[in-house]
Amino acid sequence: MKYVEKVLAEVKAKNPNENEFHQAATEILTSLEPVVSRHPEYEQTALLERFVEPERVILFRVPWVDDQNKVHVNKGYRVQFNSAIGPYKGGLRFHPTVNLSVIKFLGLEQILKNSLTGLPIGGGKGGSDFDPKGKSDNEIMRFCQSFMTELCRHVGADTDVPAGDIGVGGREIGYLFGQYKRIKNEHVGVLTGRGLSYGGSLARTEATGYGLVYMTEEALNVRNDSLKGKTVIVSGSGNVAIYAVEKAQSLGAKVVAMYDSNGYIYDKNGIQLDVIKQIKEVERARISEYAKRVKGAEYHEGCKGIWNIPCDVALPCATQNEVDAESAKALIKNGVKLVGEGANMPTTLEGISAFQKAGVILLPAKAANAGGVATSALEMAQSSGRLYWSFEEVDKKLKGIMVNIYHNMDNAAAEYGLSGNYVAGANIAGFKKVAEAMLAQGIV
Ligand code: NDP
Ligand code: 2IT
Repeated sequence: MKYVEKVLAEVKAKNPNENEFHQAATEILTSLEPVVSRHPEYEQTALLERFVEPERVILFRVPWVDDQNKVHVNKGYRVQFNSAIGPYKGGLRFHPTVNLSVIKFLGLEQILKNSLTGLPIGGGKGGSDFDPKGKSDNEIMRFCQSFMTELCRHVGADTDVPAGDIGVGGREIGYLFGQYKRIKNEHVGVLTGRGLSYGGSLARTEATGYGLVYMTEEALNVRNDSLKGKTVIVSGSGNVAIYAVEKAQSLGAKVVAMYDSNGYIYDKNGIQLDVIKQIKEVERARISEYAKRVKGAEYHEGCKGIWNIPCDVALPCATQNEVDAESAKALIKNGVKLVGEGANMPTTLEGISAFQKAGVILLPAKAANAGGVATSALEMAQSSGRLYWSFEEVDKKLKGIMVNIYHNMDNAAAEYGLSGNYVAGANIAGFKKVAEAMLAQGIV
């Protein structure tokens, strides 16, 4: 049995029922085969076995009291996956579907994503099965304080630096930071995505969505094409989706559809982003509101139908496995040219293979959404230097990083005879640096 197959079989046997983790490990390990076969020292040092086993998994109880004085208990997680190239770095997700498998798949992806940024950050991820929907600000604050009361013993500006993800945005980072500072008496860069008044970086809010579109534009530009005049679908309507729409529109694309977890909107005239921002960022309301406010817009219950809308470019920006084989086939049938993954692992393994067979340009998540964590690393640099860069400065660095990642994964794919296979290219380019650092540091 080949080394990668052996390790993959062990991952499945040793981590039963962790389906999302198995899926990410399968995608990654399978595409690393050509690299691994050139490097026998990986097997001799059990490098892959170490790569798929988190350095540390922290599970904890998060008790909190709601506005009616009822006590609730949620699960808290932090997976400190790999610190070979820098302190653990990765977001916190608050969503009822969070479990160990989800956090481990996100953590594994994060190792390679962070490596691709070219910046010194290792991989980690955390979160809770807490559902922020419908909670008051005070309930959110008490939950975040309880979460950080435990987490603060495990994180630190040079140890592990969490940030946002689904259900964790500026409000939650503020409450988490306040509690960390209160307990530790240290005003340091222990979290990124902080507010601008207390150490945050300009352009971090926009970074993931903007970065996704910078890479999309580069992939089109090298093919003598561009987003100008393209019809685009962006799933989700959270942080990543909103700023992907903003940048795509500024480059002349027409975004016609978005969704939240209840249903999708279709606006053939092009989405009015100010209305979306008002509904989602200010009111925290449902996207169905959009069709009540904008003439000519339609609302449809359920998410899946969005992929039946004809488009040139699809940017899935909500959650894992939102594009399955059936959705991929519908997109292909309608002539999609490029799929850029804003969310983490939004396409199932069957969906990926359908896109690849059809010759659709697929920009994989760990490359395409790396702009968020890259800008987090720029926030860390500003915190350490005790200074601030302008929006233009950060945005320019972000764009440079995204263009660079695109060419690195393109070159890595070509080097192994896999031209155009960016799933393999991103995994290979990200893995090489991590492997080199792990080898240099001995058996740890
Ligand atoms: P937000 O919480 O801001 O937004 C999430 C959006 O996705 C919401 O519109 C939400 O709808 C929707 N959504 C969540 N779960 C589902 C589901 N099961 N079915 C349908 N829609 C769903 O999160 P972000 O925008 O920050 O994150 C989106 C994706 O991008 C995630 O995969 C995340 O891991 C990834 N990502 C985020 C980065 C960041 O910097 N924030 C960086 C890199 C990747 P609803 O409100 O109804 O729940
Ligand atoms: O998936 C991701 O890269 C994020 N949620 C952002 C992580 C970060 O540390 O900025």
